[in-house]
Amino acid sequence: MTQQSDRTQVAIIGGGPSGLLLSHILSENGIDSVVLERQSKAYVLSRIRAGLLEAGTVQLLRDYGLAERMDENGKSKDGSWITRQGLDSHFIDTHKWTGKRMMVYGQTEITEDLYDARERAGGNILNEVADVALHEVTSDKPHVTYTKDGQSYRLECDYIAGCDGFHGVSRKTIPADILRCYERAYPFGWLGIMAEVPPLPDLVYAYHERGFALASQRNRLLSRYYIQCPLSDSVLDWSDDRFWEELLARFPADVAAEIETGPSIEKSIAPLRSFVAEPMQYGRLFLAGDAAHIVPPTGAKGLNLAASDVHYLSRGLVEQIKSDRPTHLQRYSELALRRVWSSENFSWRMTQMMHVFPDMNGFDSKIQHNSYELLLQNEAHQRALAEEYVGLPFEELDALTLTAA
Ligand code: FAS
Ligand code: PHB
Repeated sequence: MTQQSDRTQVAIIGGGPSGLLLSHILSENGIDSVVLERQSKAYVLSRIRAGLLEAGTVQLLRDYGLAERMDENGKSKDGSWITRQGLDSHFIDTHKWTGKRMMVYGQTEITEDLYDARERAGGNILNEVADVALHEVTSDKPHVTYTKDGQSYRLECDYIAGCDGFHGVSRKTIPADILRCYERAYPFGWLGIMAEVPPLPDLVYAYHERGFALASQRNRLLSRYYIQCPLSDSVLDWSDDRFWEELLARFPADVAAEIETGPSIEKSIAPLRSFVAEPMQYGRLFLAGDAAHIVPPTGAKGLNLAASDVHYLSRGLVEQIKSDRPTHLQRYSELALRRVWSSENFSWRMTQMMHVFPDMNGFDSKIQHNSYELLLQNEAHQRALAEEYVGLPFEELDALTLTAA
């Protein structure tokens, strides 16, 4: 079978938020890319995942002309509520402490906006490709092979972006003696439902001795709710009635009284994991998003970290390709990992504070209780939580190191 050959400047593996956003930003800077996605467009657009955007992500989407539907249909938020059984609730007031706001706008909508933007720009997104393999990534002539509709292809490129998520092939291309992985798996999952009922005014994160719960939203007629559940559970164990009964039991009575219940239109269980792969670059391969890291959704960081990775990677690629300035690309992994670890740290702390851990002893429980009480009593803790929740700034390499490199 003959192999058809093609060429692009940047081969992007994976057409989720990371891959599509990178392709769009490169295109806006006159750089050609090809996105290789193994699923159909319909399948990618059917995924229900993140819902809360950090201020930095909102600004990035606005900067690149991707925010029209978000600004029309999204909901800007001054903060979110956090509660603990038997104690007062606390409003994480990001606007008061940081002057910034977050945005409720589903990842599904963002992916749709990205597909629309790429198709309007004549972007090259190849869906339903298979057998993607990366070759000669440490040479100055890397290439990618793949099959589509039974035909084999070879894609010559200058750089490869691994945006293919946790289960993709890109991270596995980095040799085991170079790749360092750091992981923590949690002994529970999140059972999430979507229901066409009006949501609460704001997000509410709740700790209860029965387990964690979260009230979130997609728009004024679409609610997203989660409860912590055993990893051994399946959605078949959870009728709508059982879900709502358990959810309402975990919120303070005054919050539960405001929750409108109704039939679920989607129900799924996601395991929770903290994971980081270092380095995020190897030769001319650069990892971005879930391909490089995973966070438990307690801190609403997964999608937002994908956005900051793409911000750093696209800046490095544009400077290298358009101006032959290598510094930001050479130091992409160093810069991206600083923000990754800050988000991992925050997501881990929030998960520790808000979930029932089966193996927790009396001391652990007292520390968990105190962590929440400190929030109620101490403005420094309130400010710190707000700063991390709204999203730390996208960092710059200091001028000294920039000129030194
Ligand atoms: P993605 O996994 O979204 O996209 C990777 C793409 O690569 C996919 O389309 C996949 O089909 C494709 N791919 C994989 N292997 C390939 C191959 N070999 N060849 C070609 N293509 C390949 N984050 C939050 O902030 N809040 C949440 O509530 C939240 N909930 C989540 C629930 C679930 C079940 C999951 C899995 C994640 C959740 N996340 C959440 C995190 C999620 O939003 C990710 O951070 C976000 O999707 C990251 O985007 P990508 O890096 O593009 O990875
Ligand atoms: C969501 O709406 O899916 C969501 C919001 C905030 C989180 C996690 C998930 O921390």
